[in-house]
Amino acid sequence: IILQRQQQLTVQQEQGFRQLQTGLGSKLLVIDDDDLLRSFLVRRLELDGYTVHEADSVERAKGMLHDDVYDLILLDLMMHPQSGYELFDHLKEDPTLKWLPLIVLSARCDVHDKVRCLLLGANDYVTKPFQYEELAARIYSLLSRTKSFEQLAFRDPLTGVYNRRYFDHQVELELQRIARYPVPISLAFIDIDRFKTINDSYGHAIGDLVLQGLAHLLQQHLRPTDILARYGGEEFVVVMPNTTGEQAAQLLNSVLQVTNKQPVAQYEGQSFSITFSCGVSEWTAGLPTAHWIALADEAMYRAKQQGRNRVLQ
Ligand code: GH3
Ligand code: MG
Ligand code: MG
Ligand code: MG
Repeated sequence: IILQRQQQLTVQQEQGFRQLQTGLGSKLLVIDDDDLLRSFLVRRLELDGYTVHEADSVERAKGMLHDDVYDLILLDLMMHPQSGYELFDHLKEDPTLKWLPLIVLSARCDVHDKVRCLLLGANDYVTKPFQYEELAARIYSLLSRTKSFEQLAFRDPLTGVYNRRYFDHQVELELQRIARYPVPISLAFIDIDRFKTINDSYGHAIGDLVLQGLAHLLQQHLRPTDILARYGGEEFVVVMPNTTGEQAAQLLNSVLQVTNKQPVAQYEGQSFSITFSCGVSEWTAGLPTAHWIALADEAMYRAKQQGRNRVLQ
């Protein structure tokens, strides 16, 4: 029995190790002014399957957090000219960054620093010098918690893209963010053309494959900061920060061209093609969210009336 237990443990440890090595497909930001430690961490984490970006100052990190989406931050406290503490204020003020998982890496082992960081929003505090394996396990633990929670609460199970609940919540946050950093932001409303005939001709299961195929195609054309969500049955919606209405329409048009040239799904040697109709709307100052969505929806409806298979603004 003891031997069996030991064998089981080994299998579990091996599985854990393999999972650790996949990096969960996550993107990490390492912020530390110590060049040597930073490059060691980046290389080591990359070997474990993470995508890792690095910043040597709080100022640089702020810019990167604005331009890209990260799953977790590793933050050094003692840096110049701004200390790691200054990043906490920045994160707290930005609604889209407020809940980003963060682990402090610090040579300060004073209990006051630990308490202060945890109260400011850090999820964990690791003192230097540390064993890489321990840090890796803490990163993995924090990410898998966040990910499984996110999967349950915010993702559409069929397509894996965000659900409407997440979308509604996130749109508000993006608009709050724009009040602080004014940039154009656009919304696209996408509805598959004559989707009912796909279901009627080939069955619901093929319809589901088509939905997955379109979600995948859309995702491939979007930036990490864009938010793609399944809004209803065969309706998708995309929020594109830093994008004008013209640019958004152009992007969706190029996705539409792809659907006109190649099938979105294949099953047992058979190919399934679709087109969609899309409405785009650029946000203007003071426009309430519901009205903004309605404008994109109306443009989509006009696209349907004008013959489908088009993008209108
Ligand atoms: P239109 O070009 O006017 O949009 O025509 P349509 O047939 O796409 O529009 P309609 O709204 O009449 O039909 C949408 C269909 O989408 C009806 C419903 O059966 C199907 N649908 C909704 N959700 C799902 C799903 O999760 N899986 C599948 N396979 N079909 C779905
Ligand atoms: Mg330092
Ligand atoms: Mg519809
Ligand atoms: Mg439709």
